[in-house]
Amino acid sequence: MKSTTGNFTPTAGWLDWFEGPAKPRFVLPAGAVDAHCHVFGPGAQFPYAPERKYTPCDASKEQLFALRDHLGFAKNVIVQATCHGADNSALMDALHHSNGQARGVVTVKRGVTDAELQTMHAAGVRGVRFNFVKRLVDFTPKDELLEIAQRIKALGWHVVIYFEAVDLPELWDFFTALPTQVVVDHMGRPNVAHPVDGPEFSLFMKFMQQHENVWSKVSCPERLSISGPQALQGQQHAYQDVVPFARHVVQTFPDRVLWGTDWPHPNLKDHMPDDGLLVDFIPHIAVNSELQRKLLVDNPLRLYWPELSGQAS
Ligand code: 0GY
Repeated sequence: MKSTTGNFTPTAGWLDWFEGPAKPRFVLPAGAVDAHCHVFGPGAQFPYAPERKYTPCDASKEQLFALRDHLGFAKNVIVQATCHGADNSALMDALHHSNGQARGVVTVKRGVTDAELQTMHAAGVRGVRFNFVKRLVDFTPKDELLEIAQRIKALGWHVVIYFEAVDLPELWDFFTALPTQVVVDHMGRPNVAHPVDGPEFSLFMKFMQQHENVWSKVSCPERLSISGPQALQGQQHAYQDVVPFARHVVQTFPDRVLWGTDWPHPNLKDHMPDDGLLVDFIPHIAVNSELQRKLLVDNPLRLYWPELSGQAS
């Protein structure tokens, strides 16, 4: 059951996540990883950040793990969301209770100690997230972020970046100076009303082409789509307008792509996706079993469970 207890006012303008998702028709390959999802609260136990830009609905680790099992995933990568700021307690608690089946991406500030980073590493953290989406965060100086990147590089972690496509030109020099692997959330949020071979998305493709340390999550069709969840005339599936973008990235960079549900889908105001149907979107963007295995198993294991990479899981 959902809970709305905690230190916050009721959700304003954000839909609750979808209960009772369908069983996907697409059968995920064995060992598949949901490489982008969140835990929120519960707020009574893990209060939301005072500086947050939205207040989510509680979405607990138990609910996340139940969804994992229902959809057929083996593992989760839990990503710190801005509503918890740099307090990673809910994420750390989820990692501790995951029986080794979850790894994490945290948000930290310059003041984080080496001992804290070591504790996070032992719990399964393998990355930090830098967020540049202006509606979600206040500005953090680039020198602070670069300093953090240098420190986490020593742990073998990577940097996850979240930004809007229009901001890529301005952020290019900073991104290309990062000394680690760099994972882009949601293909850098292209405007899917623009052509896939237009200047905006071509710049993103060039970013990946020129920098072999850059990976992309081909996630969040529900967030990027303008056509929406209805199957368009003559088409069999939802989010049709996102397909050419995600498919292009998967086919061009098959060894540097990841996929995640983004459960519980913060900040969606028009519709809340059925996570089962989101899984059914995958074969439209990774069109054969080899691409699917790379996207869902090989690539996330290489990044988050390198000790298992190459083994049957
Ligand atoms: C996502 C997307 C969003 C939110 C966050 O950290 C966050 O608050 O990432 C968004 O609003 O686009 O990946 O969860």
